[in-house]
Amino acid sequence: MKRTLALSTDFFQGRRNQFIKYLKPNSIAIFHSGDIFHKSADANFSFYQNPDTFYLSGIDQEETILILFPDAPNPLWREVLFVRETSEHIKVWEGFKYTIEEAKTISGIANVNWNKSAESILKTMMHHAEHVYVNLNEHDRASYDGDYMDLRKLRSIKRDFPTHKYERSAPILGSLRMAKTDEEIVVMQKAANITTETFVRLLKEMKNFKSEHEVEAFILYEFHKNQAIQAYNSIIASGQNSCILHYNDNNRPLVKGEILLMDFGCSYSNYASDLSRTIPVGGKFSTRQKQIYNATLDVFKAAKEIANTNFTLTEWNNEGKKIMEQKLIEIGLLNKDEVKNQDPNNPLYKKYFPHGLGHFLGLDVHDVGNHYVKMPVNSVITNEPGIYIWSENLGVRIENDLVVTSKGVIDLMESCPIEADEIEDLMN
Ligand SMILES: [Mn+2]
Repeated sequence: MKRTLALSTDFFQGRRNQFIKYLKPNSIAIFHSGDIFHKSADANFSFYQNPDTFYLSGIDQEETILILFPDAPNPLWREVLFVRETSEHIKVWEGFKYTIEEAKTISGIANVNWNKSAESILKTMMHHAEHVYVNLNEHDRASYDGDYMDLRKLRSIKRDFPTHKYERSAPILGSLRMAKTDEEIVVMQKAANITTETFVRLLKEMKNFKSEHEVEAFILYEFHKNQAIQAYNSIIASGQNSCILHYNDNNRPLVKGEILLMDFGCSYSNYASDLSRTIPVGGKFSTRQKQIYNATLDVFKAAKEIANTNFTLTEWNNEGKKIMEQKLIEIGLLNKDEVKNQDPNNPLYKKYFPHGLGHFLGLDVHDVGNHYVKMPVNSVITNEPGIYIWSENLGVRIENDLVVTSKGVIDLMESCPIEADEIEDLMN
């Protein structure tokens, strides 16, 4: 499905103007589309635009190249965009591709060319630059060690121009993307609304669903109906599966009396939302389920209450872990004395709460950003405490998306039912 674009040309121009402020004098910065990865036979995985390239150009299409050279001696080189040249053949087999004029309108870049001319133009530009900013994936949690577009392009340009000074764009983009503009917040609110409304409709339909896959199908239908796509693979986890953090099979029959943990979120205009809710399959929590549900909700509320720009993401996560530790003692899952004497490198709460409290959210679901600097105003984070009890087939996670301000947070999912009673009422 072609993605909706809900951001203005001014936004992309504004982001480029911010980005170039961080460059050393006489620098070129180069951005590429992500790869189209091969699946098997003649099939490929579907294309996913490099979020930084999108952030600076608005172009969501394969084989896009953006070059910024603010100090260029030739004014035409200050911003240059290259898009894939379309043809009658491509039109028949693949359909829509941007024309030069459309790419100009979306990006606000006057100098747009077909990408077949990129190499020769870049070579000439390079002769006049001293620093070259390349954009590698520097996400702290990234474990992919395969090859990708920006890495290959770096190797080839370094071979041709070994004496230029190479610099990193990732720290600049990470810092810019951490603080959302008001326009991004509007788009993220829209994404959160689509996800929230999907959950409310789902609660009313739940009695008709017999398996996890029917729940997933309903979510996909609602997302696509709203011109959104899944920001990540939905986790629709009932019974024992609710304790598997990244469960994705979504194929187990629903059993009345069991718990159903759902973690899903749409991506709208390339911006992600991320929601988790846990509901009783039959429409009524058992006493034990409700106890664990409310304990998780208490941690959610306490962590939300304290979030603000005085914390780094890591500090806020650590506060959340302390709140969770106390809650687990309070409900009897942990022993106070054992916690006092625990190995600080392997705290006992990890048995029931093995993941972090939250992460940055934006163009990526686990968005880029520095965990060790104070969260800037308009950071968007998730708040997602969970308690997982394997011996009881009982996992609960509750998650909303929060905008961080100096005074506290704005909850993008404020209208999403969260109290146990509210959820039961909507299901019955
Ligand atoms: Mn999340």
